[in-house]
Amino acid sequence: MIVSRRRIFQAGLAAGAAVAASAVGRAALAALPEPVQQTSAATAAPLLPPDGRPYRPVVTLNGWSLPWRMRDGVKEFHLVAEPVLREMAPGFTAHLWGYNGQSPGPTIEVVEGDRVRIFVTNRLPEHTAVHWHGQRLPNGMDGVGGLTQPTIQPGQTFVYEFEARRPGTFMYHPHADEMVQMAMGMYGFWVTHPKVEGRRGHPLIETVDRDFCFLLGAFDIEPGSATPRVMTMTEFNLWAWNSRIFPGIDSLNVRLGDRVRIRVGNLTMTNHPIHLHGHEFEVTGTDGGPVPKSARWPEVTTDIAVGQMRQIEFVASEEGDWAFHCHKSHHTMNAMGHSVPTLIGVDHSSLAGRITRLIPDYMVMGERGMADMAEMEMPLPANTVPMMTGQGPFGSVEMGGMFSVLKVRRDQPPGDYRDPGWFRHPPGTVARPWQGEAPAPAAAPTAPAAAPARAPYRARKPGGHAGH
Ligand SMILES: [Cu+2]
Repeated sequence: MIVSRRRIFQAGLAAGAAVAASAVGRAALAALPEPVQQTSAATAAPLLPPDGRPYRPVVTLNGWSLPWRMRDGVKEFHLVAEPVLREMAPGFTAHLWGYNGQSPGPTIEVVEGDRVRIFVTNRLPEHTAVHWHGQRLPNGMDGVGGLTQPTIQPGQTFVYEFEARRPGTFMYHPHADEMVQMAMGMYGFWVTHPKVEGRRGHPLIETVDRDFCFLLGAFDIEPGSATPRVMTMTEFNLWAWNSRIFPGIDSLNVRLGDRVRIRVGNLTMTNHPIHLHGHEFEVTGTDGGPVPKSARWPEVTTDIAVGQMRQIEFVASEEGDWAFHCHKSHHTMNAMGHSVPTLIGVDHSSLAGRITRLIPDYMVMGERGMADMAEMEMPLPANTVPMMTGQGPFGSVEMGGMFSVLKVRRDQPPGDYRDPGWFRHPPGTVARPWQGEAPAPAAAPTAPAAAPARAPYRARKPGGHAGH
């Protein structure tokens, strides 16, 4: 039973968001740690460990880390699987399933060698089980419903217990009615910090100044509705980071010269080439553990396959607002973008007139590309977001879905994750319109003498994006 008592359990939030916690009545669940619930989709400040072995906490993009209770040297966490309301972007709230009030669930942070006990209470209308992806643990703690344990029935609480044997970045997700429960947003991150930090450090895990993490997610939510279609296998229309879509994804704010780590897990049903502007990075870890130094190479894009985690690292040595996004262009769009035919170059002025007689306010899209979609004030159904949007300092960014900005600032205080606003470019360093005369195009010397006359170009792509 959730009682109305609320308390603030964490002070000094960088993002300025208050974390509200509601507690289970002690009488009802005497032996269980209070399940802490998060109601905000803002990025919470790093959760500094109040006890146990020290570590440098991560920052979960538009998310938070789960507080624990230390009991007889064991870290006890309480996850509650339940329906949640997730604001995916301002003006758009989805009805998802998640843990402790949010999708994704809270990040769980422990230290290598920690003894961990996780209580999982099921408040869903169907059974579930939690699999601890990538962990070394006793087989019976692996969380595969039917194979290693009976499923957790609605109303039941199960307990998992194991030692966090190796440091790294892991995930947790249901292993019962998996397609439905993951399509509804059930998953979370797990970070096991290395035991040896400080002067000597772990040989393959560097101490970093900023440490971010987020999970890639995909949803199929019809514009104007709020609940994902759960039988969708490939035709998802919303591409999310931590169940947020641009412009709802917070920027990654760092100080010039910071060593930055970003951990990205993929629990969608397709791969995502994650691309960073302005810097090169190395993949320093996978869910299999830290990558040996001799096996690292520089990249600006890393492809993250289904069920993989990739941990990238770089020194933020270039000031500015750097785009950071999935390189599949339809993954940086929101819903509505999928079933529109290509109309570039097609003159449909007469057609539009005829349709308007039948359908008032009919609008033909796309004869000059799709950029108009980001700017026009087209009426949208309630509870949805434009396909491509987001205001930058120079106009619309024309993005959606899996897109954010790495903000590198000289004057960002150490450890401060607050948004510094848009970059102020030094004078003369922004691309600008050419003011001189445009030269006449010169014919290439090898051009054929006379090209055969042909009909004007008409492009029309049949169907949508099948099979991505
Ligand atoms: Cu993608």
